[in-house]
Parts: sequence; C-alpha cells; structure tokens
Amino acid sequence: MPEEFIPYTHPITYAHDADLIAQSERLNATMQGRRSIRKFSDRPVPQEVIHNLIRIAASAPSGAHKQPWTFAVISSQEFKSKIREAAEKEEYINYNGRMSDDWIEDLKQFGTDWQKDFITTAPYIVVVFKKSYDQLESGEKAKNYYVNESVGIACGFLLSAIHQLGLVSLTHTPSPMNFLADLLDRPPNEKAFLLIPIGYAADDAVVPDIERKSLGEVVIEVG
Ligand code: IYR
Repeated sequence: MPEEFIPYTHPITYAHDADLIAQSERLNATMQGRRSIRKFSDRPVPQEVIHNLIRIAASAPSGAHKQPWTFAVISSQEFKSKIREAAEKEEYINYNGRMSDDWIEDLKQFGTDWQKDFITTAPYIVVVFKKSYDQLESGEKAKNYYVNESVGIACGFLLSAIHQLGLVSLTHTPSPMNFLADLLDRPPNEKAFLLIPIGYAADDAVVPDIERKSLGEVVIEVG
C-alpha cells in the first residue's frame, strides 16, 4: 500500500438532485456559448488572471501525475510580433500548397487564411509545450506517459476556464510548430503543442454559423 492517503472531500455538494440538474443545465448553457474567436480586442487582462488560468490548466490529471507540460506566457509586443512573423511564414506555405485541396475546402466555412493578426492583438499568448520525458539533473531521461492525452486535457481545462471568466481563446496550430521551441528557447524534451491567444473578443468579432452535433449523434446508450 502506498504511504500516505488523505481523506477526500469534494468542494461542491448538492443536497438535492434538482439542484444538481439545474446547475448542470446552467453549466451546459454557459459552455454552449464558447466559440473559437479569431478577432481579439487589445483590452488588457490582469496578469493574475492568466496565472490563475495556468494554475487551473496545470491541475489537470496526467499519466502517473508527471504533469508533462510547460506554459509559456507571452505579453510583450516585441515577442508577439516575432511569433506572428514566424507563424505566418509557415501558414503562408500551408495555405499555398502544403495543405491538401480537401483540407482547404474543409476550412472555407471558417474564413481562415495565413494571416494571424490575433497573435499581436490579443494581450496574452500562451504556448503550451508537452514534455515527452523529464530531463533529470543526473543527466538521465525519465519517460512520461500518455503525454498527448495529459496535455490535451490540460488545454481543455484552460479553454473551459477562459470561457467561464468571460474571456475568449483560439486553439491555434501553426504547422510545423518547431519555431516556437526555438524562439522561446525551450529544451529538447519540450515540443510545442498548442498556441492559445487569450483576451476579450473584439466588439465586431464574428463566428461561423455552425451547429454542434446533437446528443443523439454523439452518444450511444449502453444498458
Ligand atoms: N493551422 C492553420 C490551418 C487550420 C487547420 C485546422 I484542422 C483548423 O481547424 C483551422 C485552421 C491555421 O491556423 O490557419
């Protein structure tokens, strides 16, 4: 038996199912309002909020509790410009031949192109890095487990929290992403996973008129 276990108490309890149901409905309604936003306001966000968001992301479960992630927080105009320039360079190539015709066709409804203004407009850019192994002081490498799953869940926590605070985000995947580790001077065990601008939506932000799959389309009831 492992050494130390401590009692667990959930921070939230509902005495009645009706309260639980009502809260699940409120939370669903809130989360249904989350959208990927590509036009940001330059309105500042307090740094403390970003730090709390990262605390929330880093509270995610991970394989063997290895917490295989690093969150780079970028706020200076100078650094954001460097990142934007490098991202647009790759994306220009993507949109002009590297992506398949089917892919370009699938993206048409989102109105995306190689230009990534949001990188310099949003007050904060968070680049999430995954660590496939930890580099030990001894020089040895300690393997991490289920790294993509773990870091993906952490990003989900982050996006959900961003939305619940009235802020918006975008899961941006400039590809290939190696330039981020180079620009941010990350060690060889860290690979860029997602680039996430965080801020307020621009007053004139628009989103595509798309629907989510219904419950019936995504669920199978078994027993
Ligand atoms: N990385 C590109 C292309 C792109 C790909 C997918 I799949 C999207 O859902 C959206 C964009 C870009 O960021 O424009």
